[in-house]
Amino acid sequence: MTDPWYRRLGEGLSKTRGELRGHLNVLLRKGPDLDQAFWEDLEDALLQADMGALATSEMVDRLRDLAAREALPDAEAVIDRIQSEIAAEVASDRPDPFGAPPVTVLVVGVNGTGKTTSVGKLAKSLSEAGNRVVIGSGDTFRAAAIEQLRVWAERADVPVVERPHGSDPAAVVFDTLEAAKQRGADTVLIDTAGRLHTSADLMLELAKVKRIAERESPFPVRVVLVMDATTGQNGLVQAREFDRALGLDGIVLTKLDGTARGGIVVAVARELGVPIVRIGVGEGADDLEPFDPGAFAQAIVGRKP
Ligand SMILES: Nc1nc2c(ncn2[C@@H]2O[C@H](COP(=O)(O)OP(=O)(O)O)[C@@H](O)[C@H]2O)c(=O)[nH]1
Ligand SMILES: [Mg+2]
Repeated sequence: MTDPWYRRLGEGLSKTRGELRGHLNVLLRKGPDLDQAFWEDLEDALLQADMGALATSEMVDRLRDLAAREALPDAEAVIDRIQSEIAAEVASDRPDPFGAPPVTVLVVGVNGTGKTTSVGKLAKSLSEAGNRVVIGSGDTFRAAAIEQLRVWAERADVPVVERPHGSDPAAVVFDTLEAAKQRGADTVLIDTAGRLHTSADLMLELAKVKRIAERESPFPVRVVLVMDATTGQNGLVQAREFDRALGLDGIVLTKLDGTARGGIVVAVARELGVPIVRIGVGEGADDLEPFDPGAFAQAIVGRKP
């Protein structure tokens, strides 16, 4: 029996909620006054959760504005409001690349962020939802990656297309799309390498992989970045580089269970403008959750909806 997703979400984000609630409770205990110290402490609490300088200062400015107009009379009201502010900040009106098959999705990101694991989890959940999934083992750079993806494919009960270690990843993409056409698949997920000799080599190779996918895929091609939430602002810098080189359509943010700095979701949404489409809250096959802005905000702030 698996837990409902909101319980897993709540548990996965408990470190962030613990920290943030702790800070906000301290603020509340200091009293209802909205003085300079209150706003500074609030800013610190949001920054420590890794919401980023831009999103934090904008949010605090908005709250101060509301308070000045007497829409938020005291500390309690301000803190209550943070949850809906966060929900609004992390929402995106761009579509979920997994939301409308048929689609071919290239899954990219730096080594160790959780690409292969996320491809496995996505293959399982999408195939359980009724998609006809084929996955491609495009990380031919690391020998272990092929074996690792094979294990996930078995677990998800979906076909995987691979070539030997060292093969051209563009050839894997070609083969995977051939297999998808033959099998009448509607969802193609392609794992890719996260490290080459240099980052410039990696971007060149991924751009080539994308070109081949666009040439061969009968479906729209989307690029989804897997980003490790524990790498914080550093991860944001990498994300910008991938976005510039490839154009990102979505972000899977992994390892939110391992960090108290889950506010990085807010920084990513604000600073990249790329929709967060899934979040990873554990290593298990079911620990990849749909991203629901309201549920996320509630899970980290811990107030009632
Ligand atoms: N705690 C936790 N670990 C994760 C999550 N996603 C991936 N991992 C772990 O991160 C490590 C690297 O994952 P992997 O998929 O091999 O990364 P890749 O190099 O990007 O393909 C593995 O030990 C995974 O189990 C997550 O959401 N939470
Ligand atoms: Mg991998």
